Amino acid sequence: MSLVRNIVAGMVIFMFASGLQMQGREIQVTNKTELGNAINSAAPGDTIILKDQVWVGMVMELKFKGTSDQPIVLRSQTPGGASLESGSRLEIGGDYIVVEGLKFVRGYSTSSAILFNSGGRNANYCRVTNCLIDNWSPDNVSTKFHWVQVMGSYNRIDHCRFSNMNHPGVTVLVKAGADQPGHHQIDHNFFGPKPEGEGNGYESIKMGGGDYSMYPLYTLVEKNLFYHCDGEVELISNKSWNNTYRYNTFYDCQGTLTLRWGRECLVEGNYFIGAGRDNTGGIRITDQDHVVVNNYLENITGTDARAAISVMSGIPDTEGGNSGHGQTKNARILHNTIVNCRESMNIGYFDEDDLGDPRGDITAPENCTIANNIIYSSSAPLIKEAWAPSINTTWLTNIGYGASLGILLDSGFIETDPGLELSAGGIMKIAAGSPAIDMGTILADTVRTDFDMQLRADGKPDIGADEFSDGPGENLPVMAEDVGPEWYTSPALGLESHKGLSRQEGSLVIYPNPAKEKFFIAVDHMSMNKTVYVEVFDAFGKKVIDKKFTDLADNPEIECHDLKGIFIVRVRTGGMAFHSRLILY
Ligand SMILES: [Ca+2]
Ligand SMILES: [Ca+2]
Ligand SMILES: [Ca+2]
Repeated sequence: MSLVRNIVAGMVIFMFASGLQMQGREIQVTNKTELGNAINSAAPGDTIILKDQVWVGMVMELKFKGTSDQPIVLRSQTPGGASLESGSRLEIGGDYIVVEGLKFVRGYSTSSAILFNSGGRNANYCRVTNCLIDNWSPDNVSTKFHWVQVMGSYNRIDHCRFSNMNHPGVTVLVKAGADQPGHHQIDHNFFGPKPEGEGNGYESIKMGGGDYSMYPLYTLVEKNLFYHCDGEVELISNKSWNNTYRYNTFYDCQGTLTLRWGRECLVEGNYFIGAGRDNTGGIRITDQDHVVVNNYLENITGTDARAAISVMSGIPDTEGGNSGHGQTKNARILHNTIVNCRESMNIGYFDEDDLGDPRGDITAPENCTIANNIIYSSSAPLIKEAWAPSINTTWLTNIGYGASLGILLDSGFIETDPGLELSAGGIMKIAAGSPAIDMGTILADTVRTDFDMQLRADGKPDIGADEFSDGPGENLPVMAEDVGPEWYTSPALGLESHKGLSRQEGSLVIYPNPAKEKFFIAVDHMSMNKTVYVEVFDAFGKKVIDKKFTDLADNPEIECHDLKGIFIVRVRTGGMAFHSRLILY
């Protein structure tokens, strides 16, 4: 026996020595002691596997280094199987560490659930993927802590879900400063719902901070889905330099993407889609040298700081801070499409608190360029100059239509119907023959692509977020299935109506759409004898039709003679709600 054992042991040693060790070890752990031993002995290439079970009070301090070829992995036995509960938390203080498939549920820890630092050592080149943090909320909902804190450099958070945070604190806080090189990436995550908090400090993402807002962070926030992020006016608070926010979808959020402090940030190709609630927000700009390009904003119902695009007045000659707003300078607001928003553009809104700021008077936005945008709304004025006239603004070939402009301009606006039509993804795009085609100004910092990543190749830019083409767009709104975790099945969110014009089987069907004078509904997967409520909301959240049916088997007809425009239809039955967009003409 002992001979056999020695031979087997020898074979194992040989296998490790002969190059197979490049695979690393797989170390299954079932309790804290085994996990501690695995962490202490972990070598590049190893995978530590947390057994699928409930783990309570697990403080996991990952202090080791993998390599770019051989990261050290900590993962759940099956994705989402290891359940980290009350008092558990994860610290990542090392290089090339991957954490995969964990969930933090049914409990909380008043330190961050995930901290990219352990024992004073920051994380670099680490990744948290396919993880869930849900309702990680304290018994006392006034207790403040941040769920995730990102520190160090080149870390990535992707395909995760952060939902139901109901206490003060940032969901994902990215630290800036002299010891924080940044270059992080936050992509394909789901954020929300996050209910409204009591005042400030309920951001979904905060990038930097007041004391560190003159530092660059070079961080990319891409292709995330933000859903009902209502914590406060800033669902993203940017307080550092050189960050990029692109190709995200903000669905029915009462917070805004706020460039609060910091400079030279890019907001590109995002969808902001309101779905019928009051006070939904768009993009808010303060401080200097930001570019806001190719964004699509629809049915945003907020005003002032929550206007579809709000360009703030502020305190001149400031360099960051924890209070007050920096004067907006040199913003470039280019090629955005703003459809059916209550306040399409607010130039110069200010925060009353700034008036009492000891650092000085506030000043309207200065040296901004607003070019090649489409603004289409029946809500006047299309442009609201809220405080004092903006200073030295360059207006170039914007299309405004549907309501009065609100400001006096000799040029810079074309008053014509931009010829939008409902397209794939439920998005309003310019149709063939649109006057927006080829009519944009060629800008010095040429915008090379449009919002669906199509090259603006003809040298004659189309006005708005879209460069017209017959082909399908590539950048449709982000859907629940586009973001993580892969093992998690998201409940219906209402975004399904943005998948396209052909509704999937098993969802709400409205026909015809667009419709004139009447439409029909069918909800083909429900039992047909339940009571069903059908409500129609206009772009500003006002209910214009309210019907009740006890039987949908006959696909009842709903009359809508006097209604024109884009509407949201909500169908409720048995505690479930479905939303769909409806165009009436
Ligand atoms: Ca805030
Ligand atoms: Ca063109
Ligand atoms: Ca296009």
